[in-house]
Amino acid sequence: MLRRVRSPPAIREEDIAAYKRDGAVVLRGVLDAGTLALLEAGVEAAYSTRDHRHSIVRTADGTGETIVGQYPSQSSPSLAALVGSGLPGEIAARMMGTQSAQLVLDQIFYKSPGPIAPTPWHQDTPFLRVRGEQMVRVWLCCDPSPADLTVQVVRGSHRWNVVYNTRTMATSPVLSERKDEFEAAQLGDAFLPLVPDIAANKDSFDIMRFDVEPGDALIFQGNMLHGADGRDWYDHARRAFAMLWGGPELRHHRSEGKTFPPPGGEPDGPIPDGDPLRLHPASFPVGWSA
Ligand SMILES: O=C(O)CCC(=O)C(=O)O
Repeated sequence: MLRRVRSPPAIREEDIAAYKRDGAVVLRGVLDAGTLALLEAGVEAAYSTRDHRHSIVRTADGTGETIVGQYPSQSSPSLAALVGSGLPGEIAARMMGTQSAQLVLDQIFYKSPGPIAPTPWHQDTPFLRVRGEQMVRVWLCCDPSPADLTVQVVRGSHRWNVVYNTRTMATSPVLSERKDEFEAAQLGDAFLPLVPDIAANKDSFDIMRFDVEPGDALIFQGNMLHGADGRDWYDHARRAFAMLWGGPELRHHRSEGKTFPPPGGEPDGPIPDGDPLRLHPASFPVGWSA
């Protein structure tokens, strides 16, 4: 099979140092035109062929529309090609300092023009089947994304050594059409501490904000607290595709409640708690290895 020859992503040592220190960094212009075309085509395809794994989120007053879709790379050939190109996996591995990266989760966050609903502050970890340090979010946007609408992160929260609850102390600024279903189901581990109300106490947190352009990659460590502001009106869509990549030593964790299943399922039977991801490439597909 002919494989496209790809140049390694242009990542500077200072980018890696910033990622380690702050937990987040923007890599400017790391996507070439071909990858950007895959991104946009894939996000649009995932938006128009929504399946049972998507949910619609609106502002508290019922306006605005965010489509959150899970595992869109499983239905969109363009996103599958982007994930399979090795580029996002290599970026993640370079950040983690590992020899490989495995896919844990991919999602679209499609905010239509008009009123823009915020993304409530949360941590991804309690929704996941993994625990540890070796996990990286690679967040790519199809549209210029000003800092208030881009994912914002609490600087250094990757080093707090705390896994929060899926629930928060804040009153939710959004409404999900599947709210009743989500509230009825126990998500993650109920005993974990609630996420602090960051939106109401912004001065108490060191919040990092980034203007991000198509072609850039916003990278943040998987344990970071993050969210995004809304706006009364925005003339453009804010379309993003985010992957979560794990390193070989990330550990499997089964919560008492519902979590995102491994992208490849569990074809060899239930994965034991604490197993490193490297033992389960069928469940967590390898997206890049050195
Ligand atoms: O794009 C957004 O607003 C939310 C993204 C997010 O929560 C994530 O990438 O984990």
